[in-house]
Amino acid sequence: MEQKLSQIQKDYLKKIQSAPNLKVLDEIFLELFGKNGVVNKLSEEFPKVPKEERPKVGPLFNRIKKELEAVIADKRTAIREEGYKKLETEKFVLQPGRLQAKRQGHLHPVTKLEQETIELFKRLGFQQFSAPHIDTDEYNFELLNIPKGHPARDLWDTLYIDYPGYAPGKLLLRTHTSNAQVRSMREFGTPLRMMIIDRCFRYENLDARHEHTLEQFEIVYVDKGVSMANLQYLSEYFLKAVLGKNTKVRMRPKYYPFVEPGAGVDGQCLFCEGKGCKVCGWTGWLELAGAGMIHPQVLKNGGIDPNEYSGIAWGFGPERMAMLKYGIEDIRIFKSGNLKALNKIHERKKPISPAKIAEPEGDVL
Ligand code: FA5
Repeated sequence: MEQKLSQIQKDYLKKIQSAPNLKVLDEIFLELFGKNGVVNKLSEEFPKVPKEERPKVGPLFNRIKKELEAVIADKRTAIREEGYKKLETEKFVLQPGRLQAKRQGHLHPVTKLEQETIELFKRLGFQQFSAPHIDTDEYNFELLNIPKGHPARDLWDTLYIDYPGYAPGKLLLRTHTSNAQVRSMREFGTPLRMMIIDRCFRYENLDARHEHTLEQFEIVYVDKGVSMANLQYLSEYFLKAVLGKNTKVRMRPKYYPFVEPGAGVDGQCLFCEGKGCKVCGWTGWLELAGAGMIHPQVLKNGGIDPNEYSGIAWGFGPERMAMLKYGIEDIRIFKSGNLKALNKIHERKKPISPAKIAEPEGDVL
């Protein structure tokens, strides 16, 4: 054993001294001290060493081990210092950097669609409005004919927030942009052409069409003589502008407590061309908006006399529209942060082109 130790010491001191660079030195270090290295292997042989030799071999082993470790550390420092010296004396010729294509950012496809939507409705005289994301139960539910215990609250369940000054259950993350309806009526009165585009939150079962954090676009139009015909016109005007002239749009009766009558506005599913697929839930249609004539009680809540004025409200999901527009089968891609996927959508660039759709003739609203 003693002989073996001295041989290892002799061989490795030589190897270490002649190591030309850090890479070779690291290899030597592993050869010696790695899991299956010489030192470990040797220590496994200890039990075989005769008892009388052990008091001598043990300390010798430790001394040689320490010596080799120290020599490696010194050699590492020496190689580094030599490298620094070389750097100081060597002359470098700097090459011009390679010209790389500039990486350009771009707006999120849903943001683009929203901006284009705002432009479309500005042309019809709608004014942009904003309402709080964290709102009271009153504006999100009560003033929209959804009192406590109303079944519609289950559909629009959300997160409630405890905050000093508010009773439990009073503050919530708004579930729809309809929280802007009564607010805008109270702020601007009549006649009113208001639009809001913003984020909403829901306690939702997530799937290809449902997100827990979603965008909504909503308009409120109140004036004398406003009717469902205006709603039909606006739906077609908008959906054809976004999705193309040949888009099939349908309106069907749908219940919302704050409108009467209420309607669901659907676009024909572009994925299956109306035949039915998993994206549209096998119906052939994708629900894009909820709408209707504003309920007289909601007008009253907004300080408007329903005997004199009538109004329409209409709220759709920009993400659902973007799914149809860009051919996206799963809504979750939009907020996934998956840049590769978002860049691909961006490359499909299909901007809304108001110029290509018929200008409204006269004041159609
Ligand atoms: C509402 O939110 C009503 N406030 C809309 C409304 C406004 C009705 C004015 C009447 C008058 P609804 O829950 O159906 O209704 O949602 C409206 C649209 O938002 C849907 O058609 C859909 O396009 C979109 N949407 C709803 N839930 C989600 C979701 N979880 N993920 C993505 N988009 C959604």
